[in-house]
Amino acid sequence: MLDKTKKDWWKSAVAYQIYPKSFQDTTGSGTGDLQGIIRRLDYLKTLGVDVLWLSPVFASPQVDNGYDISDYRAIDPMFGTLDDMRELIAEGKKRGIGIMLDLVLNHSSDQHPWFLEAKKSKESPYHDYYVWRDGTPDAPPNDMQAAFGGSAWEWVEEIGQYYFHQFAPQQPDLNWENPAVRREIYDMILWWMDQGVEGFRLDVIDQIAKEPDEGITGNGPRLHEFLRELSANTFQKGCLVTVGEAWGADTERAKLYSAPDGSELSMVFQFEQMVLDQQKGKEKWDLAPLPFAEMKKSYAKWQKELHGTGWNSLFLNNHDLPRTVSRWGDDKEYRVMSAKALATMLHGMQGMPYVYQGEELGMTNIRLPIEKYRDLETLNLYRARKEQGVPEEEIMRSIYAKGRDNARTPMQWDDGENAGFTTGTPWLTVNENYHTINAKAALDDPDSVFHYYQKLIALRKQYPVFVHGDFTLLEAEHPQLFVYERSYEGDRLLVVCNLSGQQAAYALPQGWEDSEVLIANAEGGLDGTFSPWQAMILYKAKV
Ligand code: TEU
Repeated sequence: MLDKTKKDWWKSAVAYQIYPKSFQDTTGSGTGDLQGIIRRLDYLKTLGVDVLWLSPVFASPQVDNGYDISDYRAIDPMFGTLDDMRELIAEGKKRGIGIMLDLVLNHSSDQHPWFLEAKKSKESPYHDYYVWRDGTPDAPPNDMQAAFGGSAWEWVEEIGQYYFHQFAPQQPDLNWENPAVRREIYDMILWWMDQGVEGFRLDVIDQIAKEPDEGITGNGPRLHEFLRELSANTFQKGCLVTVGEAWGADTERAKLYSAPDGSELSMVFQFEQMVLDQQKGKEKWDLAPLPFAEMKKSYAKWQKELHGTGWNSLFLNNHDLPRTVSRWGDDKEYRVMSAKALATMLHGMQGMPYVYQGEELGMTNIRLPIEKYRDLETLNLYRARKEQGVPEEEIMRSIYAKGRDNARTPMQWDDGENAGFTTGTPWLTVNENYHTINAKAALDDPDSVFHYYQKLIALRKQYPVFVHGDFTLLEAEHPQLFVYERSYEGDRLLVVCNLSGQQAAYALPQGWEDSEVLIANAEGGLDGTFSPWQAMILYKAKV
């Protein structure tokens, strides 16, 4: 177990993201719950993870599956009670697993008591908790668009003003310029720290310092000032791991966020690689092939730039992204091989790896008729593109490739009814491939994706070079192979991944032929031929 009294214990940790709604139901309601997570803690312990990031479980009308919080100190009854949360924290601690809560601090639900008061009158002390502008019903302050479509301004007739919402109208943005808002947030975080949580993920944190009159939402001028104040008043009072979601982060900004002095956060999620397979300047739905060399160079840049100056987060999946094995791997013939190859590519790097539920099983995307989708982003997109006259097939192709429900289908535990997720009716369709892709089968199979992840996670704990080593990209232009070296105090790793469905010829660099194979997803390779999706990590100890 990691020594969590050390400030930077998380540098050798591995996190696992749970989407609670889809993880494990214990009541037959069709949605997952906290008791379900407790039931599966031993499974997670077997995998070897140290931190559990839970997507929001706070009280919420669930317009955006909990990313619209109506009470930051209460658990939504759908998931259980505060006592269940306390039990989860305690049971996690027994197993060396800390709980990381997902705080949505950029906006609240429109059902939050603050907002209900705020919209009653301009004189309410809560009015200034949100972002308001004057206007007339037919003329919003400007033409800023919400991330989920439509204007970012919503008219409130009663007080004759517009409020600003970056996401759905039911997610009004909080006004961080108001010190009273900031104080409320600090008190709430301190309260959760008292409950024993070990970390926080901060939703869209790069959006909090907005200047909507200037059209600025991300990376506003006061962003890092706010973060330093937040951190000094809360996180720095304990030994926490914190990660901010920052779509707008480049490496320079990431160095501020994740400065080694701990003045802001431990790290951020950046998305530079995740937007490569879309047409430049367009939306994620506007598909384009992954530019492989560009992807490698982008990872290499982040690895190099943040080495010694910040910290990376490493992820290929989350609740907003499609399943990587379907996206960048091969979810058919080479599903197991490609899932392992992509994992090797990522887990060999420096930073904190995040495994998203089901990734360790090689779970795949899903294709559903439109009426079966539940995600508001997907449904809004469908409606909007229909109105624009985009052909049905093209819209569905985008949704199959990038829709958020790909990641949100229920966790596949076994080959029983509803994959062992629920005895009721699942809130979102279970992927029919659960008969073969499920945790029980994976645990029984020594060659499963699960056991491969288990080994990758264990290697990080065993060899300091995984945690501390520097990074050198090799074969930058090779169209199939992702190859890099890590090195730390004379210890070296060579990571070679064939990320293609074709054989690749590759002679190992001199001196590596007789090295130790720490992990590999197939035999061979050392003779210069890599089979489709073959990957391995080689090790050489200091001489
Ligand atoms: O996502 C941030 C965000 O910018 C999303 O709009 C993201 O771009 C989109 O999901 C990609 O398809 C966070 C949460 O992760 C997401 O689940 C929430 O819906 C969103 O914030 C609003 O809170």
